[in-house]
Amino acid sequence: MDRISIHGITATGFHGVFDHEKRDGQPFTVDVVLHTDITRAAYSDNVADTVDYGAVSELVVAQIQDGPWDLIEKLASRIAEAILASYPSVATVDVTVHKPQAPIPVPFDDVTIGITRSQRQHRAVIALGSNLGDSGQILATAVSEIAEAPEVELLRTSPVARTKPVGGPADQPDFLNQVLEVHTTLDPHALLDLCQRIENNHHRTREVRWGARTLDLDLITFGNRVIEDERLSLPHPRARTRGFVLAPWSWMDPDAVLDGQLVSRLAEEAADTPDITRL
Ligand code: PH2
Ligand code: MG
Ligand code: MG
Repeated sequence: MDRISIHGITATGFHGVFDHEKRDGQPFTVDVVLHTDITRAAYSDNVADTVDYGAVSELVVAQIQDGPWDLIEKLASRIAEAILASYPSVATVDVTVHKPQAPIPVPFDDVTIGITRSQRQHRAVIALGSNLGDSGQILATAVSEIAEAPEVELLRTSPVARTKPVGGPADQPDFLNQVLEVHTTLDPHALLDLCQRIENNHHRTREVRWGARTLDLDLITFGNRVIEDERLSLPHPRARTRGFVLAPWSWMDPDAVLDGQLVSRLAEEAADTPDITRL
C-alpha cells in the first residue's frame, strides 16, 4: 500500500486531566500516515483521485480544537476515526499525537501516543452471470476487475456453472454463472456502484429485463445487512430460489447460510438446479 504522510500539524487544544490545561490550552502536534492506493492519481494527475493532504490537515486541526478530552489517547482515536470516515479510500491510518508541554514534573522532550486504525472489513457475496459473447473470458475478466479494486479483497471464487436461462425471453443461450466472496471496506451502495461500473466496462445495456446479457453482477449478501431501497435489496430477494446462484455458492462454501437456511439445502430445492453443470 502507498503512503501519504503529514508531519507536525500543530494547533492549540485544551485536552488534559488538569483544570489549568482545560483553561489555558497548549500546543498539540499531530503526524498522520495515510495508507492508500495512489495508482489512479499517479495516472490521472487529478487531485480528485487521491486524498487531498490540505483537507486532511484541516480535519486534524478541527479535532485538536474539539473536545476538550482528558486524554490524548481519546484525541488520537478521534482523529483516526474522522479520517477513516471521511476517506473510504484510506485503508489504514497511523496517528501520532505529541504533547510537548504536557505537565510532566521532570525534564522531557516530548510525550506521544501512536495508534494505527483500519477501515472495518465487510464480507459480501457477489453473483456473476453472462450469456452473450465469450462468457468464460468475460467472467474471468470481471473477477480480476473486482479483485483489483483497492477497497476489495477477493476471498474465494466458485467454480463456473453452465446453467439454463431462468425467466426472460425463451430463445436465450445458456448462461455461465459464478459466485465470489469478498472483503470490502466499501459500503453496500459503493460496492453496487463498483459492480455497475464493471458491468458498463463490458458494454452491458439494460433494455430487456432478464434478457441476454454480456455481464450481470448481483450483490447477494453484505454481512447480515438487510436493505430495501430504490437501488438495492439485500439479501438479494430472488437468490434463495435460484439454483444458478445457490449451486456455485454451495460449491465454494458448503457451510454458507442464507436467511437461516443452508445454501446447499436451498440449492437442492431450487427448480433450475437439475440442469446445472459444474465446469
Ligand atoms: N440471470 C437473470 C435471469 N435468469 N438465468 C440463469 N441461468 N443465469 C442468470 O444469471 C440469470 C438467469 C437475471 O439476472
Ligand atoms: Mg441477475
Ligand atoms: Mg443485475
